[in-house]
Amino acid sequence: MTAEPWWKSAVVYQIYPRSFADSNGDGIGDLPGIIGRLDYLADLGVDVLWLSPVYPSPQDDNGYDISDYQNIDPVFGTLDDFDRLVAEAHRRGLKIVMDLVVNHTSDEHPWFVESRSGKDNPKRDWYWWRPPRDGMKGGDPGAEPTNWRSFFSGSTWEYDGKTDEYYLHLFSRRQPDLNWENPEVRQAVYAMMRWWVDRGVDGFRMDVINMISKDTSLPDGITLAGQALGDGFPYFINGPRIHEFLNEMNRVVFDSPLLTVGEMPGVTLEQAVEFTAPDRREVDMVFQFEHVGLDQGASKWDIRPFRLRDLKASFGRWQAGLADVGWNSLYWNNHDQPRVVSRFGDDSPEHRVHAATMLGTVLHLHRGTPYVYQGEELGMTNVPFDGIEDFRDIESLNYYAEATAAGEDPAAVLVSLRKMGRDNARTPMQWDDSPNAGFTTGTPWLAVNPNYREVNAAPGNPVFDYYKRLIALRHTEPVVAHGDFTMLLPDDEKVYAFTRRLGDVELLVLGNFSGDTVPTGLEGGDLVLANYPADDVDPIVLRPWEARVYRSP
Ligand code: TEU
Ligand code: CA
Repeated sequence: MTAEPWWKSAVVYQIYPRSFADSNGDGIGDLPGIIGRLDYLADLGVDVLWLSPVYPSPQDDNGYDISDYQNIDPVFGTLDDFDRLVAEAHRRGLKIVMDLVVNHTSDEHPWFVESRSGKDNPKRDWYWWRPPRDGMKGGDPGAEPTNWRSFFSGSTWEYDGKTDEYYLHLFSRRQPDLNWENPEVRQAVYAMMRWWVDRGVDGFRMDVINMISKDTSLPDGITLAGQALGDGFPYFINGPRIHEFLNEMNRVVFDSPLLTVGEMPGVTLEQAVEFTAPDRREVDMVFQFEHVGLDQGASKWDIRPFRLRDLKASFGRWQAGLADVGWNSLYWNNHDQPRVVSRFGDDSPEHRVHAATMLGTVLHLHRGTPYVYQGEELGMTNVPFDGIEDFRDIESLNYYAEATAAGEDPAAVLVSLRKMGRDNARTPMQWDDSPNAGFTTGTPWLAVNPNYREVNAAPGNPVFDYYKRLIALRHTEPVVAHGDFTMLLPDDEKVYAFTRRLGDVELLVLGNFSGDTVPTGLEGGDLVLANYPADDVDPIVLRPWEARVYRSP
């Protein structure tokens, strides 16, 4: 048997730097702030820190719009600070994974500034420039080269009067898409990646990487009744050359044992098998989106009730599909998703701690590499945003403007934003019960969640203490990383149950996704982890939001 890759037994912790720890009182988290909290992260026991983007950026999309790939934004610090962070992290056995955002750049990146300067510029073809639709005047409604809808509302095309052409932007108009068809673009990206690897980073989280290959004929997408804009997904998700590009990147850039995870909205299980099969040399694992779409309808703002059976069916299928070839990533939360304890659990004072720890248990005990998003280990919750003025995220602000202009009831739009908006995850880390939760001595860029006096990282947080034990279990019991997976009770509406097996060792994992007391009929072995006191366990009944892990023999 060949040695298993290190990242199979690792737990990754995602840091959203602007909301993690502010060292200089300007209200924005920074690299020295992270360095100051490394002992906290080492104590939690995670193995890898993934940093959301810290590169120079106009911050139109909080750093996912990069204007210089080989530097650090002054708001976050300097390259010296970064080198210090890598050294201090490595000294504690923590690895550093960078966010790689190469589907698009900022409109202020010198490549794009050159590209837009004229049709003859050598970098013109580094982006997607197209003339207005045949016979139409540039800038007129409907003259866009395709009818695609942007992730951040409106068209994916921005008209540039200077050259009478449009450029493509799947996200904000300040995030023009790079043209990966051009080999110079690809080589420039690979060289930049090498530069970070040589600086000591241990891997990459690749932003919307399954969108870098487009159908170059750029067809219109299907429109729903009454809508002007169409769905371009079939033409830019998993495009014709995606596997070729990722394999090329892998061969050119990766020669040490890194962790690579591709963020892939809309990826299917069948595609994920191809992306993560080791012998194809593309990426180690992908972030898929099936489970975070289960409470959404036609759009993410169309919120539907969540049913546990759907979650089990989805996770169960991914576990089976990647059992022999490839690998799963496991996540509830990141900077784009609402807080899981509010979403699939119960954030009331009565149940929050049990719900948060049960959710962590169920997730981490699946086969795959788990990701913890900052504050998840504290049981941080969604935010009671008052009005639209409390939001900062471009996605939420654009959607609110578009929906209310189209006549939707602002109060109804706010209901969706409060439930699904990305700012729920982006409020500052709650370190203690001092003003602004100990995040900053100044005014935070986004207000802290008012519950910071109860929910924070001061010693004694039961969710934190539980996460430590949960993470430690992966490091002491090989079955957690390497065992196989069998789903039990697929139709039960309240109980999540499964086993893991490696050789003679079996784990039985039970989670109650409800505030009721429920019989399961399942028990077996020694209780190795539980979120209720272990001394008064009724073997076959789960209490509200209870989690148990049994080991046998
Ligand atoms: O997100 C990609 C993505 O498609 C969604 O998760 C997105 O957050 C949005 O909610 C769709 O409705 C990645 C980053 O994680 C996100 O923060 C960036 O805004 C986006 O790419 C563009 O770089
Ligand atoms: Ca700061």
